[in-house]
Amino acid sequence: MKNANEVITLKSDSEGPRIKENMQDINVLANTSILIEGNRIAAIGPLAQVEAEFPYLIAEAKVIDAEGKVVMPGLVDCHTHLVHGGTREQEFMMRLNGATYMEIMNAGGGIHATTKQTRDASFEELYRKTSRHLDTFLKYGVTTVEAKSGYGLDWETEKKQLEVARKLHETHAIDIVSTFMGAHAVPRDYKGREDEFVDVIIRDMLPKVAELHLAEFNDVFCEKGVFTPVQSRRILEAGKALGLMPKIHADEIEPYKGAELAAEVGSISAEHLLVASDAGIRKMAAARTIAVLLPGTAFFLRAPFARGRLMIDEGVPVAIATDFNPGSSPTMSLPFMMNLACMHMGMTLEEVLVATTINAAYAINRGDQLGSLEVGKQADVLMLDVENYKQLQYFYGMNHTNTVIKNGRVVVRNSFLI
Ligand code: IZC
Ligand code: ZN
Repeated sequence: MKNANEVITLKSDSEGPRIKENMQDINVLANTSILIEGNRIAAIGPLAQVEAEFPYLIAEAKVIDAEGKVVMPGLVDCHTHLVHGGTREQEFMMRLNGATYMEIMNAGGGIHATTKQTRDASFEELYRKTSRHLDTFLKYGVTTVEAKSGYGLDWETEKKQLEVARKLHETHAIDIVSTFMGAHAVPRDYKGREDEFVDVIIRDMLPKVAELHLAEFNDVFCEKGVFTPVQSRRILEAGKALGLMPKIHADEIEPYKGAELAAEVGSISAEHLLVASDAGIRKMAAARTIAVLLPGTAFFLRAPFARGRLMIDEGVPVAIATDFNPGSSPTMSLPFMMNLACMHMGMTLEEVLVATTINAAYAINRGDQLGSLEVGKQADVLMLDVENYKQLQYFYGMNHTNTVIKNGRVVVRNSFLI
């Protein structure tokens, strides 16, 4: 790939997820070419230098001309509820008329409605629906997606969701990284017996997830009226003992000391954090817990945005994701999330790129393989129809993705899937 106006490598001297001023450091290069061999990046540098170093590879290489365009790593969407049955536009209409997310859920809608539709859907139906969603993600430049279960709330359906994700990881160009989220809601028939359902997750579900290698992470919706911090801690500690890394939906709707809990249990990330406390943010900074911020959810629920600026200034590594789900964030556009983060969370043009590439990769424990253009890393590369990276947020609400290379293979060309 040669002639790009700018190559944004996201390479940095600092180790681990980027924090503070390192989140400004996106490493913009001119006169830079990229040589891919198989599914890995073999060289990055001035064309003459790459040609001199790899004459045999260059002789056989297929050339992509990036003239006038920007090149950067594939986007990593590190928080989605990817596999689910149905849609919830009815609920959206109710919210536009004043109903709240929690009212709808407590009346049996919300997550419970999607749970019913997911239980009722066959493996094949879920597979086909999710595959179409992944096609859309890819067209928007997303090359890796984290996918949470949690619309089964019974073992059979949780397993079905995780197996759909696993099969799509194998068959679709996009890589999928799975999270078990049996603790997404308390099933209706466990109302008043919440601790019993926590026992079911800990005793019956988590050991099977670990044994069948169905997920790498274990997530819980720690929220007033869903799972308490005490219940959440039990679930996360139990997963940890089985090798499942903790993640947590924290402080999304009401402050509940979820950020604090994330830091205390050594969670890789805490997600949402719309109403996280100052003390919680400081604790996350000290523990290097990654904040996965989901500005689409604040936008779509008309809720206050997470305090991204403050978190970065306090030293929390920040990532941004779509939260793609049928209730609070039915979007597959990670580029629009970047627009929102700039406009409503006080983040800079550079920080939002770090937050959707290298920091997002670290949030799913893939920082060593994905999220930056570096020799040896997986060849997930985007070519964008803008003259410079600043135009990505300036021309907002648009999809600038022209070409997507996933694992060394061209999968989107001239904005079409191939
Ligand atoms: O289906 O409403 N917040 N989980 C926690 C969600 C939103 C997804 C949903
Ligand atoms: Zn979520």
